[in-house]
Amino acid sequence: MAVRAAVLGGRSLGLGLLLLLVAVAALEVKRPRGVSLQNRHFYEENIPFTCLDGSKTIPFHEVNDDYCDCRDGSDEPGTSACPNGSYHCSNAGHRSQYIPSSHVNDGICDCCDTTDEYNSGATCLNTCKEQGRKERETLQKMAEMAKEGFKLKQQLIEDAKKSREDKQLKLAELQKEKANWEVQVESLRTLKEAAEKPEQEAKEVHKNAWDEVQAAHNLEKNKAKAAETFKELDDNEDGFITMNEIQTHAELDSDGDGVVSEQEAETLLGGASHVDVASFQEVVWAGIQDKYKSEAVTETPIVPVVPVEGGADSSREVDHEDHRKDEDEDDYGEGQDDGVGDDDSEDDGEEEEEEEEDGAGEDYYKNRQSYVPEKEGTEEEKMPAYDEETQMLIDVAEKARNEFSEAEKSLKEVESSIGSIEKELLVDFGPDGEYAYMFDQCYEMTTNEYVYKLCPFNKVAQKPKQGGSETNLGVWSSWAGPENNKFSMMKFDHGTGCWQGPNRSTMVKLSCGRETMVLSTSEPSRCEYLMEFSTPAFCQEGVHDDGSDHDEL
Ligand code: MAN
Repeated sequence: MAVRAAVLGGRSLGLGLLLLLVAVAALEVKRPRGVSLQNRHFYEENIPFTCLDGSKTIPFHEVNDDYCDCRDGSDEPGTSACPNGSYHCSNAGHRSQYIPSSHVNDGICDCCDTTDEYNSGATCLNTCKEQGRKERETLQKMAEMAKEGFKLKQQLIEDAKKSREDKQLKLAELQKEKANWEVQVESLRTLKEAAEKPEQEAKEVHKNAWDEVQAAHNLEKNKAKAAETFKELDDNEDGFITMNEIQTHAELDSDGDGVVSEQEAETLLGGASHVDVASFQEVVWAGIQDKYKSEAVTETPIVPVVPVEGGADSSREVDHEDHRKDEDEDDYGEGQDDGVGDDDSEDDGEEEEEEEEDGAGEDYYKNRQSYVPEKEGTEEEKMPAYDEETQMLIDVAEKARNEFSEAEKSLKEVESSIGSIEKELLVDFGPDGEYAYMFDQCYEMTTNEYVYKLCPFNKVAQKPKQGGSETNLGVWSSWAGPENNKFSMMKFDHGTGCWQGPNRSTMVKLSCGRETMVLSTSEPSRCEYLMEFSTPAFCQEGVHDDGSDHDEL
């Protein structure tokens, strides 16, 4: 029931009583049930009432007559007659509030002053004083916390200022260091290049000499091979290779018919009918060396053999044996030569290999064809060590290279330190730098499933408690509070992609607190996270203002 206090005047009343009543009237202002103090002037007793939306005017006695006249429900502030109306409870001792008209007399106590249930029979207890006391206590605590937090914030601001100055000094120092290193790097580059030039030249001389040795060696070997081949081809051992003798080697066929014709043989012999060993080496060998197959390995020839007059087959068989013998003798001779005071290291290597070959015994003959190239491809290709002078130039150049790359490394390190300080100095740490202390820090919170990690100005991550890899919930984007309170929200985005969804992102809502900590985490919609985060940096000076209407009775 609305509180009504008649303002009574009367000569019979004493002045004291009059004053008391005036005082009460100031507190308990007469107005229809469910009307707020603010709106009471719309409801003047005995004056026709105009709906608050201006749509209709009705006699005053129709206000709160349990019949809805106004479209906006304003004629029934204290009944449940209008579906869209609202009821105001004063809640003396606590915070006044509006409830929907439908809650009036519905049997449920909504207002702490019980006034919404004036005609339902529901037994409501007035809890306003108790609630008000509790709320005041809470507000008191919050105010104390805000005060303490604000004090801490002043320290944070001081520290941030100091640290910013230190960083600027450090930056200036690093810039100087960088300039020094740049000079160093350039002079060491010059030294390096100066040392590398003679090194390169000496190495080239050495390499060229080695190439020459190798070329000469290869030439020798090729000549020996040509001589050996001459012997093989010279079936009748008359010191000439004839067309017939060439024709016994079907692999030398040039037109692909599998047979070396007389014409082809003549061409191979350089137009002559026969050649001696000198012409063979000069004219013939170059033309056949790629195709020629040594008889020494074709124990059971598969290729068709052109019959040679006078039972060439049997004589070739003998020759073959002879050749093996010759080759063996050659190898022996070579070994002998090497053994006699030849101080060429490369030859020494060869000698070692020869010994190995000797050790191979019977297999050496059987596998001769595959064995030879293997021998050619190994030891002989190794370049001998550099001479002392060249090695010295290499060592000097190597030292210069190391010094140069060390200096270059130091320059890169200094540049990277400069980069990170510059990056930090560019971050917006709040109006007075109060959020700077969080840079490089991470704050964790564990829920049933995950460990959440908030690293302000860097990233947010989520890691399953039972193990597994970390999921990026967003990297630092910007401050994202409303225009008048920009530093109340942090935004992190471009996190790990969500399956069939957006990239993960996180909003962090800041609140004032003594400690810097994550208060809660949630995922309001899939892969979009919300964190509540307390920090003294968010505390404001002055009393906590919650906008409530405490003075109304
Ligand atoms: C993971 C977590 C969850 C997220 C799902 C989406 O399980 O990152 O937070 O909702 O992936 O698939």
